[in-house]
Amino acid sequence: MSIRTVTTQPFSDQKPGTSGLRKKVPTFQKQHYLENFVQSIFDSISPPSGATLVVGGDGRFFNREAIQTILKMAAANGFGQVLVGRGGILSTPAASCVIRKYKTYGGIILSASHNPGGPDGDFGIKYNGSNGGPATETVTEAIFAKSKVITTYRILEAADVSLDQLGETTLGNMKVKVIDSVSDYAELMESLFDFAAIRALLTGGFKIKFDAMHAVNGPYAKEILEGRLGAAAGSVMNAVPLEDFGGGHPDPNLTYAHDLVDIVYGKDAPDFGAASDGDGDRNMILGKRFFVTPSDSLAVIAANATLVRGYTKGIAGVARSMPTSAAADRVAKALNIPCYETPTGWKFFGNLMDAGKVTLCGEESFGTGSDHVREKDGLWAVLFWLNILAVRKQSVESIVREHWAKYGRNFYSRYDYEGLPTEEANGVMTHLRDSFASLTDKQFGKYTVATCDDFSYTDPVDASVSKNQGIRILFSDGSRIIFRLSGTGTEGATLRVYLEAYEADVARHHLDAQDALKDLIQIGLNISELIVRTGRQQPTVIT
Ligand code: VG1
Ligand code: CO
Repeated sequence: MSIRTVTTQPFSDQKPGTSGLRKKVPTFQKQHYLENFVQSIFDSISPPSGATLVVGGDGRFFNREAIQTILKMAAANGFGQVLVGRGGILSTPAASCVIRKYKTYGGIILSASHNPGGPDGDFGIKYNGSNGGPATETVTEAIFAKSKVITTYRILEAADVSLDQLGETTLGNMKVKVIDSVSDYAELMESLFDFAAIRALLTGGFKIKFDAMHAVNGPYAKEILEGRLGAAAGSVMNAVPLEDFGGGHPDPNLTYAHDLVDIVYGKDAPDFGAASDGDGDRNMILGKRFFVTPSDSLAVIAANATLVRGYTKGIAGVARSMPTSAAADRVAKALNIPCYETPTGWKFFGNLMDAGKVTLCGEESFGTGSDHVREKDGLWAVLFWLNILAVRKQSVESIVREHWAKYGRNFYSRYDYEGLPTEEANGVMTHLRDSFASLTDKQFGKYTVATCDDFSYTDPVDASVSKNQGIRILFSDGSRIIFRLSGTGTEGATLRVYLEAYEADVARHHLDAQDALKDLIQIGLNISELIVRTGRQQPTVIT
């Protein structure tokens, strides 16, 4: 077996987005494309000789092929050992768990998360550091810089390694250890939650349905919910991971998790419903005919954390991404703990968690997590809710309604306009920036604009600054409209409009969010000139 140094040419488009590099599968299949990016990672992180790397992915099309390439390149770049999930499978939170538990140098996660998969679908790759979290912007920028000047990469000439049996093999001088994809993660969950109490709930007539959406969490949910916690057989649906997610869009929201939504809003609905995404880091929480917004979920989890075993000592602080509603801020205030507002993307939470400043983090995009790992964690959120339900013995709906009665309700919605021509999307953003001065102090019905800005974040730990993280139109009563361009799409541009209005009056808490936000939505469309500029009458998805 010999190490080959291959001459290559740089690609100009390997800039990592919100969560790693995401492109269409055919792009990743281009000669040298994956190899260039992997070598750029290795060159940027300079692993000491003999270092251990974790590799795993969500099992989508091209996962296995990519892993074989990465293993051979790791061997040629001086790694001593790679831990890889059986069949190449590791959910994103499980990969984070394994990196931390075995104190490895870092890990490579293969996923395009909630984006569709298959030969014409999406693929993605990202690097996570030794804390188990996504590389910081400093590292992703170094990787991008490297990718623009790369001239060679190193790869071991060797046969493929079998990934389907647990155990050790060697690749050149490197050990390849195939590990169980689920067990380390399941063990961590058992240490955080009261499995006996949840088991009593689930075997005592409380019915649940978990939609794994034919994505990576199927085996995790089966083992934990049905296996260890005694949920009735069949409680986990769409449990077999498929390379193309069964042709679906593995995004756990009311639109794409329609199989589950039909059940939870149908006759004989279960008491609790949940879903997770392609790589298992997102979650949607439902009660019987009741949807919990991700922003509310974070707030409820924070308010009830001390009921849950792993968090009885209380939480150090909370962090939420800027577009996420301020529901969690109200809980933090009541608990007298700090609440941080970060740019979109989990990579911004890592420093806060490492420094012990926050315990819980969340994003409006169906992401919730804690410092047990350094990624958002779909199944963790489900177990957190089940643990709260086991202790409080109330329905999901009554817990949320009581929460609103105590803290007020932050009505919230997000409108996504997908696949826009980039110039049109940029045009909307530029127009908004140009309107800041004329919008300030302007009145729209009951709403008055207090300030407008482009969100900028200074990391409280390392003082790094991230600019242009979304346009904020902030109203005097705390309502907000945010405009932001997605950093995970692979086709054209996706423009997201986030809407939030606070309502203290309990008599109005029953309102549908779309009704409560009606005026704000209109204001947002008017000031952005979105319809005229893009020709889109309706958003692609509303969450
Ligand atoms: C989206 C979400 C963001 C999330 C990111 C990764 O990013 O809005 O909150 O962190 O996806 O989630 P963007 O740039 O498209 O808005 V996942 O589940 O892809 O790892
Ligand atoms: Co995801």
